[in-house]
Amino acid sequence: MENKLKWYHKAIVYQIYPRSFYDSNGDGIGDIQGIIAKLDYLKKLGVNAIWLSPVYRSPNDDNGYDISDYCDINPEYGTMDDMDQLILEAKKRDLKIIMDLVINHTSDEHPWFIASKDPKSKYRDYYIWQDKPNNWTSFFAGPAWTKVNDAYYLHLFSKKQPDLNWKNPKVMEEIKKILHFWLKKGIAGFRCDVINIIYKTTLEDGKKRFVLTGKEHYHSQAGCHRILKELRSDVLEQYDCFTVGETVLVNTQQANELIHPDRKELDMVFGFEHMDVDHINNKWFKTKFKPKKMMKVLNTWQQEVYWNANYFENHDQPRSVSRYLKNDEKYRVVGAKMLATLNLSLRGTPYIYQGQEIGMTNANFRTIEEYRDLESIRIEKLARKLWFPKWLRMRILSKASRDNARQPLQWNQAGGFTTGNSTWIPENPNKSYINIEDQTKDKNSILKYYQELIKFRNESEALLKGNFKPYSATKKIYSFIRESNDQKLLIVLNMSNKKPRIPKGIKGDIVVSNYHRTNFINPRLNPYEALIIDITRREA
Ligand code: TEU
Ligand code: CA
Repeated sequence: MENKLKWYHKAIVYQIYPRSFYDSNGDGIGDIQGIIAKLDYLKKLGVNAIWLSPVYRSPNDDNGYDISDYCDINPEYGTMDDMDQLILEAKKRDLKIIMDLVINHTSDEHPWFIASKDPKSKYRDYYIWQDKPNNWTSFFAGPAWTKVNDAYYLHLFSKKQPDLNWKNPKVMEEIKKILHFWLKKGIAGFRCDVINIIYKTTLEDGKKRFVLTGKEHYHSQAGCHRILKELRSDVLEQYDCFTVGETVLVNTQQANELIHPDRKELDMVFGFEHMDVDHINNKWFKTKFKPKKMMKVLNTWQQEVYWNANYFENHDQPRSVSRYLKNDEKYRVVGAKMLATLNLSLRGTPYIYQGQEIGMTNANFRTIEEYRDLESIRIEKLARKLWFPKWLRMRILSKASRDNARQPLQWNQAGGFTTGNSTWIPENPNKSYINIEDQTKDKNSILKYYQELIKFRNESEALLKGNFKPYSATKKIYSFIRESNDQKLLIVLNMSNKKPRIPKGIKGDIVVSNYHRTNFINPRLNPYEALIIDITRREA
């Protein structure tokens, strides 16, 4: 493995949610010129690649995850010229660009779908039409079928996101053209949206479930593996690029079946099991976060999966400081640094989501009107129908809504996201004390810690390519070893707000600390303390 590492194994990827990153023209919506304006900021942070959430033409039912033209840019974000300029400017700075590839579904406003409403159209079979719906349910709750004229079409997400029919070879040909189009422009890869559910083996009724009835008919099917192999051998292999799959509901075995190099499908996948430890049944019913459950999942994935894509935040997940810290006011700074240490010292390619590097928090909206995400709005309606009281509906959303991660990036005390006087989604008032400008000046800030940690990682053999060995996983402390030929590191993380004893027998040189610790005279870890200890020459 060590010798087979490619650039994307050593890279750190920064995810940009374009709508909320930086607005260059004052209309309150982030855009491509805004990204260009901030490339130097990203370069200074030390990341190597940028994953852009969708910037394609889209009616924005699901903020771009509903595409109406794969080879055009959403006018709100700019033009294709802007995009070409972004690719060029990124290249000048040695930053790679990864595009979001959404091929499970298109927008219902895509010309293919508009044409396919006519049963006689040659586009009819680009989508999945039936005379009668089956009992499948959508990821956004409710039935997965909608009626047009006398027939029903399948949509695993919103009704404005009809699923493509991957049994139709013409769909495959169309998507190959789109891949070539972007790869020829110099794109370095794709993050493949819900890629393990694109192939529907049968359309029979599913076993009745509380959520996602029908999934056994489309989840990680043989047909999906065939498609991924073909896209790779016929297109992707011709370019220096990589793919990371967003793979819902996979276990470690299914992950390996998608990414093992011998199979020639994807290069890595985003698992969800570590995101599932703080809820029952579905993400809306949050339970108390128990660090040990997370440690167990991470140990399993680290040991069993060929190569991991490590993340704790993205545009679909609540902010990690609000989610995993007992008191995100008091411990936000040390806690964010501890989570950074975890994210960047696990084995695999780390992903950082915009704002994570300054410890941005959940939204704290007070009214339902402030929410923008279609999923949140749907769930709130559903909960109202079920007579959930208002306080409970607001509480559920405040903990689990995707809008928690979608507020504008906080550039300075005034916000600094836009020069206009409104933003597409309300800003977080805590921008006054959580922002990039302040943290650039403060040498103890979360941002500075990220910069230093990234530098450390980039120079560390053990972190870049060493193996992973669990050391201990208790209720409070997570520790593991990363070891390469010439370097051995012990990572010790207090994932609690308590002061547990440092595990016995730990010696070595402290090379990273979020408390400026230099020795072990204090035998107890501080709340959310994180340490990287060089034990190359000592036995731990
Ligand atoms: O998400 C897929 C997915 O299953 C979930 O993570 C989703 O965000 C939702 O919370 C289910 O409850 C991907 C994208 O990341 C997401 O933004 C899109 O809305 C979705 O696919 C459809 O394209
Ligand atoms: Ca704008």
